Amino acid sequence: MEQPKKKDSGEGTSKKQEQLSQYKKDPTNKPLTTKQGLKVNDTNNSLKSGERGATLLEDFLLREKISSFDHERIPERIVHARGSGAHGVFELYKPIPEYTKAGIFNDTSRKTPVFVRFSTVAGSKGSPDLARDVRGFATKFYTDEGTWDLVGNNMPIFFIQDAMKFPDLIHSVKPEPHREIPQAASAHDTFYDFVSHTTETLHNHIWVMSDRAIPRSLRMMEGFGIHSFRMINDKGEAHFVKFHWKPLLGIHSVTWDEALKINGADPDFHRRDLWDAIEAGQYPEWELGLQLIPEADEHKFDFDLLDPTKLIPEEMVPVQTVGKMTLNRNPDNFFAETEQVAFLPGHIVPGLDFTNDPLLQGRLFSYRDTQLSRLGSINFQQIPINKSVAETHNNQRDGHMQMEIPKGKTAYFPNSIGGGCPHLSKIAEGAFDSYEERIDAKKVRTRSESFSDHFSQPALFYRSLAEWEQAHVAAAYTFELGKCTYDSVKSRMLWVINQIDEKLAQKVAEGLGMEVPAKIEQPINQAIGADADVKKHQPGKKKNYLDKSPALSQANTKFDSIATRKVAVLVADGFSSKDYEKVINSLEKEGAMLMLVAPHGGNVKCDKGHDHPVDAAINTTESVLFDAVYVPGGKKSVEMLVKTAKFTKFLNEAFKHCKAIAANNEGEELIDKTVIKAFKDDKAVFINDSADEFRNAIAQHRNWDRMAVAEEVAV
Ligand code: HDE
Repeated sequence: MEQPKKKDSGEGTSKKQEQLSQYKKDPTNKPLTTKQGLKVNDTNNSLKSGERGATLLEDFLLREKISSFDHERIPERIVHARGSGAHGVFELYKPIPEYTKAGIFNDTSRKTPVFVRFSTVAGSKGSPDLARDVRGFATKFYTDEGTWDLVGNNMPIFFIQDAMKFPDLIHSVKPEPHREIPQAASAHDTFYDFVSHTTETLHNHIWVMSDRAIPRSLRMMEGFGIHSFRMINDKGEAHFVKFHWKPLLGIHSVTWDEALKINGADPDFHRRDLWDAIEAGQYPEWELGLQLIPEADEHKFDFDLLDPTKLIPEEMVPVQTVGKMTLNRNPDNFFAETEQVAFLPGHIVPGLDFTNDPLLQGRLFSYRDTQLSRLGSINFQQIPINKSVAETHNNQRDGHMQMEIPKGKTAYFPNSIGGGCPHLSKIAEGAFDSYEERIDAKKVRTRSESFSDHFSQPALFYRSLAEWEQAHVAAAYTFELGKCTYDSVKSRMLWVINQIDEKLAQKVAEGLGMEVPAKIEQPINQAIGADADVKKHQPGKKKNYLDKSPALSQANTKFDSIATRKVAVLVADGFSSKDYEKVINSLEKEGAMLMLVAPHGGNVKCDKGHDHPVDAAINTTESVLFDAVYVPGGKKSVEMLVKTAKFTKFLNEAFKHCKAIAANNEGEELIDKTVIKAFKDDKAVFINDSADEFRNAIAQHRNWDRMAVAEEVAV
């Protein structure tokens, strides 16, 4: 397949890339050495007393090699262990000095280097990419004023309201402790035991039941900072701000049946997809959007801005687009960069500040703490990927793996021996100052009553979805609860879902073969202290302050591009080069990736006798790895395809997953061997139609109108 021309990767063009290049090592034409620089003559045999003799303790070459190997692993992240990263750049469209004095939001000539790490939450480092889960979306901005980390997710809300509940949440979703099952899956008793008792989780939970939890690509999902943060201008005035990343390719997902199959066919599906797109020069892009609320409007909403289980509907506060992020460079080394990168919500820059969101407050402690056990030293910010591009000088000293050599006699402040250096800076010179928020309160261990509306926003989300999206949510609840074994847990969940939407609860109950209970025995929300007034903290009746928020539905995303869409072209020797070229010309010029899938590897010959390299032999691939399928004509080719059952399965499965399918001339004979034969008038099936129509259907991502018949296809 011809690759689109590679754009400039930006290597060496940013301060961060220049800084990183000092640490890079290239072994080309270099001798193998020990860690102390000794040239090595034999790395295959240990030192022995005699040819068949015992190995000698003296063998420092063996000891160094094995010992280094023994310590290769560091503890995986307790959450977000599985991740993929990329370098890129952030560019500002328009300065916003009225909101913030942050340099990154005031200078449109800056190209701020970034490193982004995407992740799943619950699974281990080697777990499959298509788990039903929240995706982490963490961005490190290497700004001139210091590093800013926006450590967000692909969903705009979180499960819990107070950091104190985080270990409970994570322990409930992680594999059950007695037998370490299930891996990277929320569909088990302990998670639903927790969720059904902790109704603040419902909003994030219903997002996880939606297609947002099974993205088609990391490049096709939104990102959110979740918490309300603050932006501060140079007059010291503050606005609340919510951060949004909007993917230029739109928000698209796979179906659950596909997700399950992708996890077997290519567990690295998302990681590979991100890598391949960047290598092909098709750089993923997101626009940064802001929802800004003047400090004075803090209490104007039907929910609390400090409650991280609530979003601000875009229809109530529009998202202003202020800049664009482009990921244009793959890491050189997974461990050195993607594994060792350390994000801290506490990494902010002047012009930005925190709020009292009790979840955010706890995060400000957790991330530094976790790096100490994960990376092993207070010097983790000196690791190249974490190193600030702004110069750093302070009196913090020593510790494991100190990489710098701080000069001078003094390591304290104030000092006169060191000339008072490193010296303090004035705020006008760019020093950080915290927003002066007035706090005058009693010290209490409790939850604000303004956080107790747990049902309104899950209901708003569900109401805002298209019918096909709602059907996916119902199927997801049914699947997840179907995997639970405690009837008490399932029944409590049905009661809880019933508070969101009665028809939804009914549908799930039917799937489980259970009844929706009219009431439950215990109070549901136990996420408060034993002495608290339990009644006071029960979730309130759901409100309806907005009937629908169209921005929440993937049916209203972008459908204009086919860039990076993978199209399988099913061929054998003798396929029609005329058919093939017509389609390839029309799709590849828009950045789609056509891949030849043939009965065998190597080459296939077209009807003109030319060799074409096969991208995948049919026994090594599956239709779930593609977005669309095309069968060109060619008598000999199609005769061969018809004989191989896997090609029929391939097409049936693509049809089941509502994908665009096209065939020309004899290609129709293969279609006639599949279920598609009965659905040739389907709006995403094209027999001898124009390549443009096929293109438009691929841009539509899926034909969800096909869903009802597609579900009946047994593959
Ligand atoms: Fe995290 N989270 N988190 N989290 N989180 C971590 O930090 C934590 C929360 C998020 O690619 C850990 O370096 C607490 C919300 C991402 O390296 C840990 C609480 C959001 C990543 C941690 C939260 C996130 C993490 C594990 C509740 C979205 C991956 C490794 C108070 C706004 C970053 C690490 C990467 C990682 C703690 C809640 C996003 C243990 C205590 C809310 C994207 O420190």
